[in-house]
Amino acid sequence: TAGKPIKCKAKVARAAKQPMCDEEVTVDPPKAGEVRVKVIANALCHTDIYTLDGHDPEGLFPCILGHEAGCVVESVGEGVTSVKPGDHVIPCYTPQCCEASCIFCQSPKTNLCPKIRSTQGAGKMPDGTVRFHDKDGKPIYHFMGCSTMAEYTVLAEISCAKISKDLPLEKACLFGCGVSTGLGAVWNTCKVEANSTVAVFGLGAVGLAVIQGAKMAGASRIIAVDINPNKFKSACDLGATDCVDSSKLDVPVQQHIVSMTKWGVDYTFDCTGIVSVMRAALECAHRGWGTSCIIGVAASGHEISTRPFQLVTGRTWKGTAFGGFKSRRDVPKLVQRCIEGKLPIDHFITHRFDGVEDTTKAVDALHAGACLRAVVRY
Ligand code: NAD
Ligand code: AHE
Ligand code: ZN
Repeated sequence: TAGKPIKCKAKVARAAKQPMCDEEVTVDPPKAGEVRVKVIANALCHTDIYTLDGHDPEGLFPCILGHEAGCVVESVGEGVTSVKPGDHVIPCYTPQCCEASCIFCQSPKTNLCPKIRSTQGAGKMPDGTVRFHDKDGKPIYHFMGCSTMAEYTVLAEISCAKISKDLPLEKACLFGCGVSTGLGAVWNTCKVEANSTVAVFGLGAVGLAVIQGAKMAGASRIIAVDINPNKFKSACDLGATDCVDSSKLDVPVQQHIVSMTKWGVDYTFDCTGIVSVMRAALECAHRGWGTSCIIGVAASGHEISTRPFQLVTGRTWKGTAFGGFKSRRDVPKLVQRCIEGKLPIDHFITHRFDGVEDTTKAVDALHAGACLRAVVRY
């Protein structure tokens, strides 16, 4: 198949707020610096649904969504040296070019390599063209540099994290987004210390990974907040010490958490994408030193606000993309820790499906609220 277009099945998002369509698409061979991969397993992240539902200001249609996946390299374009056919890779929407001239890759302070960000946001490959076409030959946009809701996709080489073959791709796919993001928000972005207190808003895979990461970091108290009480059991299993159903309170949730703790908690995390929740998370951070980290992705046009007094009195507001992990360097290490039994992740997989068509069932499961991650084998 190398060097030739491949025809395969894909879910095509034709328009916002419309169900995705099952289509046969053509996936062109990888150009220089690109890698064509066979997608083995795709896990659904809330961000895919956010874009499908029309909330993403960068959303382009028609496109192929999906950015949390495990893949095998099918062929490589000219000049590609870091992966070869048969290698297992995790597509990474935060790439890592590693170039000496990239001040972001060279800095230990960030993972936000900007090398291909503008074309990625425009739904194109780095050369400004697309590799996907529909049966009429019309172009289909890429998404987040990944587009993993297809049997084959094309990635930039700098977006490929090469991982061990010892972890099945049905599990390893989780390190492509939500689980890594939650763990990294705790370990890298906030550097939560032992004996810290933590509050987590939103107990999807991202929020539960925050709890798992906080427990591993030695947090002494972990307050789990959601409006769906079905999420509390998993939260407690992973280390939450208190659960709060914020829909049942007669005072604002920030006031409730401050009253539980006297001065608030050392670290808070928004894992909902709701701007009023982001405000609550900031405002229950500890007077004098509390840090609140925004992980959730807010809908187009939504903005955060608070009284500046909240910052004057010592709180810090920050955010994270992919948990601050430098993708190609760090994803293989996370996979290795999982293989060694030091980082269990099986509890995130609540649903399993087979075939590209059934990606829709994963969407329904995440919408229904009983799902953490639905992994679809392609
Ligand atoms: P999810 O839909 O599985 O989980 C969201 C949770 O929030 C659900 O349990 C829901 O019941 C809960 N929730 C809804 N309203 C709430 C409220 N008012 N108060 C408290 N909880 C509430 O989503 P996910 O896949 O875990 O993703 C979480 C968020 O993180 C999304 O916004 C997603 O787009 C974003 N995200 C960001 C990054 C990043 O790099 N920054 C990475 C992955 C995901
Ligand atoms: N397109 C949106 C922004 C979406 C966003 O913030 N994405 C996160 C990853 S979410 C993964 O599930 C991210 O990494 N952002 C950094 C970046 O460069 O996109 C918008 O608002 O335009
Ligand atoms: Zn995601």
